[in-house]
Amino acid sequence: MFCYQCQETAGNSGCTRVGVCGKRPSVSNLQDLLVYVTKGLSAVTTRLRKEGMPVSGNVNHLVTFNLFVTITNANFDEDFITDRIIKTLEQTQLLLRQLKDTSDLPDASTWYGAVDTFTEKAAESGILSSDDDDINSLRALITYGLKGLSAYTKHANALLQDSEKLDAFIQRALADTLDDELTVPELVDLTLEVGRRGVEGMALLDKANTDAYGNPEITNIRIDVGTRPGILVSGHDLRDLEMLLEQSKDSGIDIYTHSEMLPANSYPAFKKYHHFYGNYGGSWWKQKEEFEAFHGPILMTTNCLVPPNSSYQDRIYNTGPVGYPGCHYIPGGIGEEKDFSEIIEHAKKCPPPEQLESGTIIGGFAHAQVFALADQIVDAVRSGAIRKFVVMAGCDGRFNSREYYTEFAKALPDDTVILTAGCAKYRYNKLDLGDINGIPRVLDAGQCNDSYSIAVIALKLQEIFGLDDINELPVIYNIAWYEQKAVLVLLALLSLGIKNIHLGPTLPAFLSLNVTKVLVENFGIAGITTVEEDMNLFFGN
Ligand code: FS2
Ligand code: SF4
Repeated sequence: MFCYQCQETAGNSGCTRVGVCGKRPSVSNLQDLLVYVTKGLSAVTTRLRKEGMPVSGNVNHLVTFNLFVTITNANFDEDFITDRIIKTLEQTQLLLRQLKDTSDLPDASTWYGAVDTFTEKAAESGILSSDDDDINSLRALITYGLKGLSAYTKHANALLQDSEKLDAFIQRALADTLDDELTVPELVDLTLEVGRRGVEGMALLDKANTDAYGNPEITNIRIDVGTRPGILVSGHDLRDLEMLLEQSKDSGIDIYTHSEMLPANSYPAFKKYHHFYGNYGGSWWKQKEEFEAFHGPILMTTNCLVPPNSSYQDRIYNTGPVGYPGCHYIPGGIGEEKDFSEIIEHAKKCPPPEQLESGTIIGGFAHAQVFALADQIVDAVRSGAIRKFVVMAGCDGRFNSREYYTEFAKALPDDTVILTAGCAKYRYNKLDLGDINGIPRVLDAGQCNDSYSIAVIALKLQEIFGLDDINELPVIYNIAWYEQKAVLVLLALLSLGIKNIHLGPTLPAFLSLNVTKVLVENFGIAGITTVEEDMNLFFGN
């Protein structure tokens, strides 16, 4: 196996024996093959489009779902991934027959093999496909960005919003990563295009979420527990949550969010469910202790799943792209009503959750809510009460190096406001950082995809203050990354012209020296150092 797609990759270089995430070599190799044959299918669909033939929504969804399955901490199940490879090969064979011109297609499109050949084929399908480090680096950057984009479009698709334009782009870009003719400058351009399409993908998802569930609004979210048994819902899929809330509303149980599902508490449409209790616990990597203490079943709608302890494995119910051998799986495709009766019945037999915390945390500061407060915020900036905004969006992770973000948040001057999104927030969202003239010092826009909201807010502030360049705003970007959705968010921010983003806790292992140089010279990308040095850099203290 060789995998270097996430921030926790072994030695900040690559996992080769087993994933730090718990991914076994056999699973990693099958994921490589799944990505490879998905690229092959994409080369065929791209040519079909060129020949004027339509590509069905089902094929588009197959591509994005496959990529989502291979995102860090989504799927550890060999059988699940094998099944996806078979489906993809069959689909490719079907579409090949529709092509007029089948000459010069890549091996990934024409290869077809039985299950017992998958292991051998996987060994030659890894991400390091070229002898050139920079080509490999850019192909990886593009592929990982596309994984993030696929995750976001898949969520929009679940709410019946599709974009053929985005799907066509994803497939064309996947096919381009197989093209040995593409040069480094061409791949750099494609990388930037992934970022531009990333903005469109996040906008599509934002529209899907807000059309379906309303605009998030300021909400005090309970973090204590009730007296009834509960189901804990994790991941990012709001449609799954909605179906579960509806099916469980008269069952005598409560529904709690975990990790990235926390922002669901701020959507108006979910507030009508009186058994939607609040949030339980912190970010994804704390799940072993928190799932143990929750006592009830857990629904994983997307990553991040940590390989579960046997003591609670039977309480894990996966759905969508998530898989782990020995856990329950709830099926259901786009537009289908999933049947959550088994997990609801399971919950009824469980004791209520053990209380970990008490009180509330505040959420709901997506773009519409922040725009509603625009006058107050602009006044605070004009009067000097707010000196700077600090964007601390992104991911959390299990390593101690991420204590930096807690200490950084604590050390920020009192006249700064943190704009956050994604699970990175758990490093500081329970600190008592106070407010500035009634504006909380941590404004949580939502899930990682709601980094879109932060970009929209920045663009609005640029307009209000009449600035020519978005980089003239009093905004610092100190972003934490972990998995591939954060890669997409980063590329999206770069495509909006945002410069001098600090990325940590380490820069991606898949960036070659020359690709890093391009990012530094053109966008001012930098890493992080110590809290003291970075405070000095940002504030000259
Ligand atoms: Fe956090 Fe994990 Fe949100 Fe990532 S819960 S690192 O999936 O996409 O973020
Ligand atoms: Fe390693 Fe991350 Fe890949 Fe898991 S996803 S195998 S931790 S690089």
